[in-house]
Amino acid sequence: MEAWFFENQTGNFGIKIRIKSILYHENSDFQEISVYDTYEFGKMLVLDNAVMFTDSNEFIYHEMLSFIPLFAHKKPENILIIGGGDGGIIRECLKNNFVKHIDLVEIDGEVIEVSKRFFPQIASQIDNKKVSVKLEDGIKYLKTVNNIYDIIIIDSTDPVGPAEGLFTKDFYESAYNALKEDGIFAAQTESPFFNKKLIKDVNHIINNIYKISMMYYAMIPVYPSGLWSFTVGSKKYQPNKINEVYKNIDLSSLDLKYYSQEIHMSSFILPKFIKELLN
Ligand code: AG3
Repeated sequence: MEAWFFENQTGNFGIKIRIKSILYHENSDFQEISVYDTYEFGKMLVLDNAVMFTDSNEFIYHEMLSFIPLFAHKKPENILIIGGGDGGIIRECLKNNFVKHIDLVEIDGEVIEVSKRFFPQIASQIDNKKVSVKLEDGIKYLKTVNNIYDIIIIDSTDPVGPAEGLFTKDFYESAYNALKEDGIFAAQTESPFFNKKLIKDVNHIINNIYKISMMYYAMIPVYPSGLWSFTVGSKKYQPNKINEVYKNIDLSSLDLKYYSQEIHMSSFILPKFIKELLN
C-alpha cells in the first residue's frame, strides 16, 4: 500500500510526498514532531504537520537564512538564533570565521534531541564550544538582552502555535534593542503566494523599525508554493551587498550548494507581484 504525507496550505491546495516509513512521531510539550523517510528527498522533519526540511534540500533554507546576514555584516562575532533547534543555522553560521559565539534559544528541547538522532549531519555543530543552548521562550529571552548581538536570525515554524509571537511588532522591537548599533536581523517570512498579508505586515513593521529593510527569496521545493521569502532589517549595512571585507574570500571550501556571491545579490531582485506587496 502506498503511504503519502499531505501538508495543506489552503482548503484547496497542498503538497504531498510519498513516504517509505514513519521513523518518529511524538507530541512534545509544544508541538507534534514527526520524522518520515521519503522516497524523493530522504528523511524529512515535520512540526505540527508543516514540513521543516528534508535531507536532500535543507541546504537551501539554511544557507540562505544564514549567509545573507552573515556576509552583509563586517564582523559578525556574536550571533543569536531563535528557534533553529535542528542545528542547521548553527552549522552554516560557524562557516564564517568571524563568528565567536552563538546563542541558540529554542523553546522545544525535543526538536534538538530528534535532530541529533535522525539528522546528525544537520545537528553536527550543536555541541560546538562556540554554541550555548538555552531552552527558553525566545520572546521572553529577547526582552532581557540589550545591545549585544551582531546578528539575530529567526528560524521559526509558521506563525501558528509556538511561533505565533515571533511575527509581532513587539518581538521585532525587542530584537532591534538586542542588536548592536550595526546589527542585522533576518527571519523566514513564509510564501509570497499564500501569506501575502503576513509578508506585507511584517515588512511594514521592519521598515518602520530599521534604517534599512529588504526582502529576498529562495526556491525550496518542499515548502508550499516552492517560493520562500526572508526579511532582513539592518541598522547600517546594505543587506543585498556582500560586505567588502569578503571581497577576496574563497567560498569553495565552505561546502555551499545554493549560496554564491551572485545569489546574494540576485535573491533581492523580486518579481513584480512581490515588490507590489511591499509598497
Ligand atoms: N523552518 C520552517 C519554515 C516554514 C515551513 N513552513 C511550511 N512548511 N508550511 C524550518 C526550520 C529549519 N531549521
